[in-house]
Amino acid sequence: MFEVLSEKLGGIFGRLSSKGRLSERDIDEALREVRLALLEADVHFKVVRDFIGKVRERALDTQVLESLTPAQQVVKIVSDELATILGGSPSHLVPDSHPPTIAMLVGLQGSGKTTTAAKLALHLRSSGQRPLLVAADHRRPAAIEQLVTLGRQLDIPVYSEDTSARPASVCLHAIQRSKELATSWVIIDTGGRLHIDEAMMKEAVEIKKELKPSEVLLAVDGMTGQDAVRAAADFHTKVGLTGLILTKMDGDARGGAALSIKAVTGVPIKFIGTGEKMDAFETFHPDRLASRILGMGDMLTLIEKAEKAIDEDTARRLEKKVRHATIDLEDFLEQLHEMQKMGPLSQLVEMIPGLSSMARRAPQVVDEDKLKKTEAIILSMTPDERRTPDIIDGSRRRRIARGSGTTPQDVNQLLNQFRQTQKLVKQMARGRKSWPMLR
Ligand SMILES: Nc1nc2c(ncn2[C@@H]2O[C@H](COP(=O)(O)OP(=O)(O)OP(=O)(O)O)[C@@H](O)[C@H]2O)c(=O)[nH]1
Ligand SMILES: [Mg+2]
Repeated sequence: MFEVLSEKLGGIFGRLSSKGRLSERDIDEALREVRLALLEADVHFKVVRDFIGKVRERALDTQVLESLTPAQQVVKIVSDELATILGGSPSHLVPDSHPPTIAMLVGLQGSGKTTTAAKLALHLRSSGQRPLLVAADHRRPAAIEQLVTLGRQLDIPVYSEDTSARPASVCLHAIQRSKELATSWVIIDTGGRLHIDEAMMKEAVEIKKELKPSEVLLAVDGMTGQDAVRAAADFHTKVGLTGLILTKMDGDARGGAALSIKAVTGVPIKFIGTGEKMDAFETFHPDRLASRILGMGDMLTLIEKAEKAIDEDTARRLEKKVRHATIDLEDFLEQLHEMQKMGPLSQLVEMIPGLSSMARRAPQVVDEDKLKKTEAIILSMTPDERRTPDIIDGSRRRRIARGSGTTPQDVNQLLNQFRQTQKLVKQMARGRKSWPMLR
């Protein structure tokens, strides 16, 4: 689900994270790419426009730009706004105060109504309800048989009549049966057509009028992108919907339907279908889907960890040093400690979207043994050496290597690395003030 979009966004924010301080231009550049990625995923252009506008406004806030982790804050904003367009908080089924609660499934042909009716019945039964399924699709003779078979498989009762009966009256009879069986839910499967037409709408409206269902749920094929959105808008205007169920979300759905449909129709997504099997059915959680799309399930945890681990004083003192470009090996060591407080590096890197693949390509980034070695080397230096590494000559280098159980080459390598950092800090001091390792 959403792999392509997810990968693209991961790449965009990965690049953003590698920038450290962010300017308005950096943000606009990233948002331009996000916009393209969303449009390519077939998200409705108006939804994209509003979304980008909101993210931009929030991201350009000075509190975000001047925070220790600007890129992560931007990702958090994107995630929040994605969750908002997906509907905000989960939207649940509303049971009738006088059972049985009636839920009616409508949708175009092949959108997954019959499968979804059965899945929904199973879902309700798992939460302690007693459902009755109703076969009110009289367009295809096989439709009744399909539902009866599913009911038998799941051991859930199915009410059906001859195809000559009027669907609305079948439903009324089904309510009677529900009372006899004392079921708490009645789930009605209706007939679909290839295209929205008057006859189909009339039938749905008729059933709705006679039964007054608490829930009118539209099964929409998640793979059909903007077509699904148009169909949903039409159904909502003509029949009136209480919720959407996006089916076939296990396929190569680009995500456009899911990401636009709530914003365009105003109808909440209540469930998603993720496979042909009866248990491939989930309550829809906008925030979780947003995190999933951004590949950042743990990103929020990471931000919290970073905020906790880096104590503000240290951060401020380091910022000052960086601004004056006076960092030394003691700061370097302190920085290592701060990073260690955040937990195993490999685990942290895994949490950052786009970085997990980078970590594989550049193993030295997460080499904890190397970190320990670095620490040992710095600890074997005298305070003078740490403050002025330039005084470290051949004999000092050999002594430090012996003291830390490393080789003079290791010491050299560290000094080179430090000099690079120092150079970077000097560059940053000219225009930026955040500490390189805290990016
Ligand atoms: N992969 C996948 N397939 C699904 C899902 N939901 C339904 N299908 C399949 O989609 C096809 C159509 O599903 P139905 O439930 O028969 O659709 P319908 O809307 O009742 O179709 P009509 O009654 O002909 O209008 C079947 O082959 C289902 O197995 C899903 O979430 N994932
Ligand atoms: Mg059907």
